[in-house]
Amino acid sequence: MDSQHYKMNGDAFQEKGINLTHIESRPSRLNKDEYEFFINLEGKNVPALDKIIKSLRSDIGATVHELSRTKKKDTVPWFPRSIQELDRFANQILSYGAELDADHPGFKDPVYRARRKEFADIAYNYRHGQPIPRVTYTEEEKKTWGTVFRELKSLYPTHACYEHNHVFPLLEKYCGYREDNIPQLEDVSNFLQSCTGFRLRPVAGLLSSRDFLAGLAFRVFHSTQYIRHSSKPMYTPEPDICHELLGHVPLFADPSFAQFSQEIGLASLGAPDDFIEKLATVYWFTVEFGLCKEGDSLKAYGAGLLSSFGELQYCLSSKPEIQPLVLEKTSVQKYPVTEFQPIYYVAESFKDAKEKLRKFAQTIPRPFSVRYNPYTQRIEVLDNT
Ligand code: HBI
Ligand code: NLE
Ligand code: FE
Repeated sequence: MDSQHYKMNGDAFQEKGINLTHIESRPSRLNKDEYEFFINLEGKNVPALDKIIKSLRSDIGATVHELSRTKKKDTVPWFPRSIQELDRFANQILSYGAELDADHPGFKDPVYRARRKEFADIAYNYRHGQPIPRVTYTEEEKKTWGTVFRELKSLYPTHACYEHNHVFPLLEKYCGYREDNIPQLEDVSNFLQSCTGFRLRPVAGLLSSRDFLAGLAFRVFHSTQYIRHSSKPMYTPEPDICHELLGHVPLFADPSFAQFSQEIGLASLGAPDDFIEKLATVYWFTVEFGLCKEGDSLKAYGAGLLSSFGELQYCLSSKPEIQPLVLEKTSVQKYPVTEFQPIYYVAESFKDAKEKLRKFAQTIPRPFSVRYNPYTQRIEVLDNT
């Protein structure tokens, strides 16, 4: 749509009881003389909304795609059907990568803030199929990585699960995992593709649970590329490159774990909001903070544990509460996001977790089922009616 010929006016919506809650624009990829607008609206006046959309189409010849109408009852929320459609999530960051909250350790550090904006721009401009831009990390960033890498590496043999320890030497051999080097997402993504078909795509910050989980259905993991602030190397509530590369990546190279992760993603597609919340909670207590049994002992496989020197020791101490993974219970457990977890759930094995998840997914009220076709990289929707 051409911005010069159409003045987007929030009042026009407001009068009809429709709130314009978010608007942003970017140059169109298809026609460089045009712009694309993302507009979020809230309101109950469906006929008025239909009229506005109709007039956008007829009066100014705009192409209008409706992404979803979640508020309308019995409508299935929009979800990506092809891997290219994950490009639509790029601009939908919850807590902005560049605009840090006031209590963030990097808030008063202008150099860190400027740097975060550079990383956010890489992610905003990224499109499926492109190589992930390589980054030259600063000396300070490399020092932070070095500290995290060294401390964690000394704990892995005793604290990390078998799969993590099995893959780690390969990442050192093929992907530049070293104390004095921050590996490049592109190299790691290629390595993962050769192991399990999982790939990385850069993301500016936190996505909604719905968007983030949908990526997993395509074996796509949204990965941050910036590093935590140098003042707090041992624990950060936000994902950062240490968390993605040291916590998540080794596990995504394991076929059984990869399948479990994709299964969460598939279960999330088109699911109602309350179910998304449950799946996000299951993700939290497995992929992020899961413990597993190995013989008589407990080990960590959750990425949030494997990337935090502080919490990795704490989670296997006698302090936290430990419970077996039972999805009906685990999926409704409340949890803090900015401190160590008071409770962890133990999986018998990834295979067992996957079977539990499949059973759980069958309780989702969805009028269709989905499967992923890896040849076309599309979701096939099978009508259940
Ligand atoms: N977004 N970029 C990003 N990284 C995550 O790890 C992440 C996310 N959004 C939601 C989320 N994790 C989880 O808390 C679950 O809601 C899935
Ligand atoms: N607390 C983790 C760490 O310090 O690496 C990050 C968790 C992200 C969910
Ligand atoms: Fe994570």
